Amino acid sequence: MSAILEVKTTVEGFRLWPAALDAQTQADLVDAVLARLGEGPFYRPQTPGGRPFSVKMSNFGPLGWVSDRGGYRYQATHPQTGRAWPDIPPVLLALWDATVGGPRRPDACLVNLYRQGAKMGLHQDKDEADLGAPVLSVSLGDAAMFRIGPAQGGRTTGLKLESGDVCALTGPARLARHGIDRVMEGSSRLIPGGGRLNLTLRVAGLSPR
Ligand code: MD6
Ligand code: FE
Repeated sequence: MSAILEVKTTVEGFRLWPAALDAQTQADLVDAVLARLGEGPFYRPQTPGGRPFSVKMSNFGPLGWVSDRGGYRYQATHPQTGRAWPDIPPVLLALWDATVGGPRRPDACLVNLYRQGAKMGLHQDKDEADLGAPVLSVSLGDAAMFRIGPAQGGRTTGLKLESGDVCALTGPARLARHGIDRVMEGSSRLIPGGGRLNLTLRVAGLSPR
């Protein structure tokens, strides 16, 4: 992984590396994602209240984030196929080491696909066993407006995330509220069939002992 440059943001603990991935790395990463989707296809989860998400999801790694009538949780198998999730693409683990690093590598990678007006409401990532470990996010394809604000609520800030941008919720921002307001459809040609892919790497499970 070549040196990547971090920029300061107004939210303490929210870290942003604009254009962290060059065009070739982005294309290779899309290929790595597509190659794994046969084994772990996209599906549309439901909220605990029974409403379908507008975003389609899959996961890579030992654990995957799922949502259904039973609530939010991590589990080792795909809810529709019953199979283990595909492995996390190695380039993402290298990116983790080059950015947030730390004592544990991620054991979960949520894959979000935004097409046809899909967006994601303000939420906190708090289903992980260790809320001290950072969450790292990679954006690919169409640009999107990301919104972030304090954990306890209050004023939020919007910023544009473009293909190849990497950001992280760390330290005081780990439980920040955040979401995707809008995707600029057609702003990128990276993803076959169009849209935006977001990959979020997490330390989800208990540390092995
Ligand atoms: C998205 N991202 O960019 C949604 N979560 O499509 C997230 O929910 C997210 O960007 C944790 C940390 C960074 C993120
Ligand atoms: Fe999130």
